[in-house]
Amino acid sequence: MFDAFTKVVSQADTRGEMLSTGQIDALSQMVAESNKRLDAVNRITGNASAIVTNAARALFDEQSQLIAPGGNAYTNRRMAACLRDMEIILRYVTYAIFAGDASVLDDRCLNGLRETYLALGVPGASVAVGVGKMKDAAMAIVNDPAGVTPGDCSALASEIASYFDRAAAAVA
Ligand code: PEB
Repeated sequence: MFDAFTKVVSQADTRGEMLSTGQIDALSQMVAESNKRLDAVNRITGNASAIVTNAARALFDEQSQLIAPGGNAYTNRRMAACLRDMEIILRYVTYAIFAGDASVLDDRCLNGLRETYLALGVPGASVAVGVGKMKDAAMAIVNDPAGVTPGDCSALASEIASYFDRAAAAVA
């Protein structure tokens, strides 16, 4: 599991090289803008249960076969597993945002998830739709200008979006 710093160190070490000026500049830029990152993580974390529940509701509205008898989220046990899965994925996305690196998301959540879903008969494409809905809600919350110092968060926003996209692509 890497963060943005240990990833750069590890790559430099593999090549037996000193850190480049470009790498140091990029990381110091990340530090300089770290309040934005922490605000984003804080906002998503604080709204996690609403993000999960609303996304699940919207998914089941669109794909009602999932909750009909025979559907993969039918019965309370499977519904609970589904909500739990969405919460797990959102949690690992917040870790990746915090670390500024996708490796924690990859190593501890996404690796093998597609195969797990195949084996269980969980429709991965539907999970991906649910993740997309969590992304939309999270991006709206992150980009809400109310109550934070105004600034350009476009780079951070696209980084955040990329972690959701990565999770969706891993199971679709
Ligand atoms: C992944 N999900 C399920 C299981 C596992 C995961 C390992 C099997 C064990 C269990 O039921 O608990 N666990 C989960 C995860 C990590 C992990 C992400 C990462 C660290 O450890 N069904 C639907 C929806 C979707 C869904 C599309 C969006 O119709 C999910 C929610 N996952 C779902 C369901 C089950 C499941 C298990 C319904 C139960 C399947 C079953 O037992 O038949």
